[in-house]
Amino acid sequence: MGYHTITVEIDDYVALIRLNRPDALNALNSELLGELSTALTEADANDKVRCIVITGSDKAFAAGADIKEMSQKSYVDVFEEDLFTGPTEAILRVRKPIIAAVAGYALGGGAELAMTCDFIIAADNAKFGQPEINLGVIAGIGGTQRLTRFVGKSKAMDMNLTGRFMDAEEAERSGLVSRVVPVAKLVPEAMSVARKIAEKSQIAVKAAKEAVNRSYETTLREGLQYERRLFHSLFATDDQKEGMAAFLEKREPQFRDR
Ligand code: CO8
Repeated sequence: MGYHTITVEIDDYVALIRLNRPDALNALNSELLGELSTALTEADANDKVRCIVITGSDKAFAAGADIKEMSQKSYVDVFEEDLFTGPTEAILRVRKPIIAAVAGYALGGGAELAMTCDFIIAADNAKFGQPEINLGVIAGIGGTQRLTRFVGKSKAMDMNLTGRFMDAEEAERSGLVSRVVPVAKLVPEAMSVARKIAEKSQIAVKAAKEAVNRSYETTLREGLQYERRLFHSLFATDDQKEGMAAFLEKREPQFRDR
């Protein structure tokens, strides 16, 4: 399918989705969010894709929701169209892992999009922020909720109340991102991490993603029980037999996702 505001390349079981509105620093307008939702849904259904990377440009992952598009909307408009709910739900429905590869600005909805992915790899020039406070609004898809769980109340409050940006070094120190790499190496590194994930048993990968995400939604006791049951269930797969046999036979496993 032809897209206007994103590009999609599939290579070696990894779908690379690039946000592509350079003139607006990849601001998230409804066309881009619609195309992103479609691309993610298609990648999730495509047997040639096992892991997804979302990235932007060296200057901006995304500088937020499109302020031009939002500025004239009324309360009734955004309530009736349930602004941003559809795309957010589309991302959360994806069962394959999604890595956000963030260079430059990840602000407002851009930071929230990155945090909705499964984990974030940052370039050394990345800047995260929730500057909505400067526009007379607040974060709308997780900037007060997910950010607080990533970095704790103090930093989340600081960022949401002042609108200050967090650089890559602070983001890694605070647990917002899993690793930081030089900007020129960002996409190759994210693709290499994605390929590593693509080599695993995809049943175990999906189970791991579900289990980690469950920790956000439930109590520790319930989460541990959920994890244990998923762990038990993986003993019904051929890949568990293969993975453990390969270890004992000192060879690489040949997973068949069964
Ligand atoms: N929306 C629309 N256009 C934008 C946005 C944006 N968020 N950010 C940048 N642009 C445009 C600018 O208007 C400019 O366009 P033009 O050349 O036509 O004037 C172009 O991108 C380049 O921007 P700048 O000239 O400002 O570039 P600078 O390098 O000087 O500054 C900054 C870069 C600091 C990133 C600056 O552009 C900026 O502050 N942008 C706005 C950041 C912001 O406030 N983001 C929050 C938006 S609100 C939001 O995200 C609500 C989230 C709710 C949920 C969203 C779910 C998806």
